[in-house]
Amino acid sequence: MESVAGIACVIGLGSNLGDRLAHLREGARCCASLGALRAVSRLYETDPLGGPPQPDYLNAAVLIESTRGPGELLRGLLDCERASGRERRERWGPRPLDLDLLWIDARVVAEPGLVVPHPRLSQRAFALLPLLDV
Ligand code: A4P
Ligand code: MG
Repeated sequence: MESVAGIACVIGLGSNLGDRLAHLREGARCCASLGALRAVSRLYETDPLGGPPQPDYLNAAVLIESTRGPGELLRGLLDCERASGRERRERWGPRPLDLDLLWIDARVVAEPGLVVPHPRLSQRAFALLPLLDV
C-alpha cells in the first residue's frame, strides 16, 4: 500500500460466479496493492444486465489514491481478474471477478484499450450507486 499522495481513482467490482463475497474481498485487496485504499462502498445485489441468462451479481466500488498512470492501473486490474480464474468467453458473460476503472479524478482517457470514465457508467445503477458511496 502506498502512502504517497496520488490521484483519486474509483474501481467498480462485480462478481456472479463462485463465492462472490470472497472474490470481491480479493478484488479490494488487489486494488489496495495499486494504491492507498481510502473508501469501500456498500454491497449491492443486482440483476444481471445484458449477456446470457446468468446468476445475480454482487457489485461494489473502492476508492484508492494512486500514483500509477491509467494504463498501469488497468494492467494491474486485468492481472487480478486473471488470478481470480476468469476466462473471457463472451462479452457480458458471467465472471468470478470483474474490475472496471470507473473514474480517475476528473480525467478523460480515450485510448484503444482504455476509456475513462467507463463508457457505460451513466447507464448502470450497479456501478453508479457504489461510485456515489465512495
Ligand atoms: N476497457 C476499456 N475501458 C475500460 C475501463 N475503464 N475499465 C477495456 C476496464 N476495462 C476497460 O472488458 C473488455 C476490455 O475493456 C478490457 O480488456 C479493457 O481493455 P472485459 O472486462 O474483458 O469485458 P466485459 O467486462 O465482458 O465487457 P465490458 O464491456 O467491460 O462489460 P462491462 O461494461 O464491464 O459489463 N450486470 C450486473 N448486474 N452487474 C455487473 O457488474 N457487468 C457486466 C459487464 C454486465 N452485466 C452486469 C455487470
Ligand atoms: Mg469489465
